[in-house]
Formats: sequence, structure tokens, C-alpha cells
Amino acid sequence: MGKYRGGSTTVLKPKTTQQVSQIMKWCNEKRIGVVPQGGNTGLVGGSVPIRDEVIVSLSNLNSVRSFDPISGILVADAGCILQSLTDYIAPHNHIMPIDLGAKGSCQIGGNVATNAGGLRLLRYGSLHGTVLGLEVVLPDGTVLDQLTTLRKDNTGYDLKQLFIGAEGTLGVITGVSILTPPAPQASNNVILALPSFDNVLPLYKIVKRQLSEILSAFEFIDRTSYDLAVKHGQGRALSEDEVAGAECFVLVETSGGKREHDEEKLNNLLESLLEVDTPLINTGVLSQSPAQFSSLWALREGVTEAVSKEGKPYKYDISVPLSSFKTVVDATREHLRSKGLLGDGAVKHVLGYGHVGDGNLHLNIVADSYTPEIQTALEPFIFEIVASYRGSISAEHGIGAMKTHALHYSKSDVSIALMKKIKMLFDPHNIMNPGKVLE
Ligand code: FAD
Ligand code: S2G
Ligand code: ZN
Repeated sequence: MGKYRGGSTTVLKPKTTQQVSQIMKWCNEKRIGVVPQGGNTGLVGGSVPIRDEVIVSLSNLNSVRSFDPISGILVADAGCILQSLTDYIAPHNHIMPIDLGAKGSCQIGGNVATNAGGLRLLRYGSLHGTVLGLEVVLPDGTVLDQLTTLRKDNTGYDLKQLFIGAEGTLGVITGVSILTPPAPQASNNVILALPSFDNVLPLYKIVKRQLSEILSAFEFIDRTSYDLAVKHGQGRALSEDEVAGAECFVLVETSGGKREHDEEKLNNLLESLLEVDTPLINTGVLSQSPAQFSSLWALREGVTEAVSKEGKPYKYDISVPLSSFKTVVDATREHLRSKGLLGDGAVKHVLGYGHVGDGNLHLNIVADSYTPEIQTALEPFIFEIVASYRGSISAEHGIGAMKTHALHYSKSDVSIALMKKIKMLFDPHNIMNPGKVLE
């Protein structure tokens, strides 16, 4: 699927929850569709109008309401940008439990609405666990105040969970209460060059065992992803020797309490990986400074931008068994080749990268332009492969407007029917982000 575009004659930018409530009450009475918009960094067309909906931007609802440096509980307006919240709590030695390449623009409300995963899920879990409470304006303007800062509250149905990942189809999130973890005293990362993708799984097992509690990220990029990131100036390239014969790369990050202890663990890991007859890795490059730490991360985080600079991307954010990552990429590449679409200029690259610990592969196909031939070659081919593994056709980016037709590859008719009943309960006039998630 290609880039999704939409437009609206009206963008409203409320400054308070009350203003959001008044807007929703009026739009509900007039049966006017509303698209809640955060940082507009979503990748499935969820934040843009389909027809003539009004856009309600949360950008001006962007104050921190409270932060408790003892518990780490942050209560913020939905329109707070993720990077701003990161900067706000850093002096109090806390970090956000979520990190993603769009941090400079995406808002915490949008992160919650899309149940964003990102680079820290392996260590800090999903927003379904770290979000303690929400304030939501329902389609009829009712303010649902569940903005608790309690770690434990077992009183009735946990309604906030419905809005986490609902992509703005059940209500407008105006406030978020989230548990932020203490900042690690020491962070480190290392990029490992692997001769074969087949080594990723055994490597993951060893790394989990040896690094244990200090492991905070285990990200995978294949050789094409790496070459495109370097070609488009994303991050620090390794030397020719270091990349020679590498089929893929793994970026490992540690976050611990004592730099010496962590570095000792990392060095022991590298030695143990290299000192065997048939090493799982060709080499490992340990960052030696904060600048190198950032440039190794830039290699991984920069793949998205590199792909967009290289051509027109078809993005498939899928959950499949880790052991099938390479099979899925290779099968897609062969399928396109069998259709005569790869190599002659239509499709330039097929690449895979993603969050290994989450079983989340970002399968990207880069073409010169968006064409019906490529679209029909890719879908339902890819969705059927994912369904064959009982995987997810959208691991973390959501359904938006672009994947409503594919929801059934990952959810049963019973599940979809129940989702529609819940949608009808909250939004009987279908004004809340119409045409998104559910057809
Ligand atoms: P928008 O794009 O504005 O909206 C997204 C959806 O949420 C829409 O359906 C919108 O209607 C709804 N919404 C927004 N705000 C609210 C609100 N206050 N109340 C109710 N509904 C709302 N995603 C990941 O999961 N993991 C990644 O690692 C990741 N990396 C990315 C890297 C880059 C470079 C880019 C461009 C995107 C990446 N994304 C990633 C996708 C995107 O950044 C996330 O989905 C993000 O959470 C969207 O936040 P946003 O504020 O931009 O929301
Ligand atoms: C990532 C970003 C979006 C994409 O880099 O983890 O979620 O698919 C992605 O490029
Ligand atoms: Zn991702």
C-alpha cells in the first residue's frame, strides 16, 4: 500500500479538555465526523480524513499535569510530544518507557491511541502495561476521567485498555497517566555483524542468557537495510572488513546500574561469541562514546528515512515467528521476481528489519513508483503468509484506513463482530474517526 493522503476544510486546536468535550458534543449532534490528530506520524493513514471530517488536533493540549519523582508516575496532556516528555523527566533521572524514531513529532496521546511499540518494548513492556490511566472525551462529549495514578485498581472492567490501540475510533484521549522507569545509570550498545540470518535465533538465546537483566534492546537489520541506511547517511558505517560477508546485523543495547559491570558483561559476551570454532558473528563493534552510541542507533532508526529517500515504500509491519523472518523476506522477493517485478526497475529492494524480541518484522518493498501491478502482487500474498503463521498483519502501527480490508487475516469474524458492537456502544453515530480500523 502506498502513502495515504487526506484533507479537511477545518482543523480545530482545542487548549483544554472542556473545549474538546464541547467540540465533540456539537459534532455528535450535527453528525459531523471527527479525526483526532496527534503528531501525524502514523503510518497507516489513521490521522487523516477520508471524506469531509473535521480534524481535532491535540497539539495545543500539551502541558505536563504532574510528575512524581519518587514513583515515576507522569500525568500529561495527550498533546505532549514524546521527546518533550523525555526531556521533562530526564533531570529527575527517569526515562519514558517508549522510544521510537518519530519521538520528535509524535505525541503521547497518539502513542497510546496506536499502542505504539518501538525500541524499548523488550525491556519496559507495552503501553497496555505502563499506562495507568486515561482521560478520554467520548463521541457525545462525555469526559471519561480514568486518570488514576494508582499502580493497582481492580474495581470493575479496565475500560482504559479499550482506548489503547483504538486509533481514535472510540474517543479522544486528552490526558495520560503513565509509569516511567528510572533512567539507567549506564547504557551501552554494540552492533554485531552476522554471516547468516540463521544465527539470529541462537545469538538471541545467548545474549538473553549472558546479559540477562541489563539487556534493553535487540534490533535486527538485514544487509539491504544496512546498505540503504549508510547510502543515505543514517548513522555510522562500519569498515569494509567489519561488514565483509555479513548477511545481517543485530544491534544490542544494555541499560544497567554500573558501567564497569555492564562493560565487563558485554566484553565477556563478545569474547564468548568469537572464541568458538564456528562463531555466530563475524565481528562486533562496541560503542566507545556517547556519540558512537547515538550513531549506532542512528543506523537502525534511520532505516525508515533511508527507505523513503530510496523510493516509494510498501510497508508491512508484521508479527511472525522469529525463525520465519528471513523466509518471509525471501519469499516476497522471489514472488516479485516470479512476476517480473524485481530488478527491471519496478521494485528496487525488498528488505527486512525490526524488533526481534517482539517478533516484529518490518518488511519493506521499495519501488520507483506506486503501481497496481506491485500492489496486487503484494496483497494478499503477504497477508496470506502472515495468516499461515497465525501472525499479525499489523504488529505495532495499527490498522488505520490502509489495512481495514486485511483485518480478517488476523482477527476472527467473532472478534470483529464484537469490536463492531463496542464501536456501536461508544459511537452510535459513527463520527469517531470513521472508516478507520473497522470497515
Ligand atoms: P498520529 O499519527 O497523529 O495519529 C495516529 C492515530 O492515533 C490516528 O488514528 C489518530 O486518529 C489517533 N490519535 C492521535 N492522537 C489521538 C488522541 N489524542 N486521541 C485519540 N486518538 C488519537 N510506530 C511504532 O509503533 N513503533 C515504532 O518503532 C515506530 N517508529 C516510527 C519511526 C518513524 C520515523 C515514523 C515516521 C513513524 C514511526 N512509528 C512507529 C509510527 C508512529 O510514529 C506511531 O504510530 C505514533 O504512535 C503515532 O503518534 P502520533 O502522535 O504521530 O499520532
Ligand atoms: C521502526 C518505523 C516505521 C517503518 O523503525 O521500528 O516501526 O516501518 C518502524 O519504517
Ligand atoms: Zn517498529
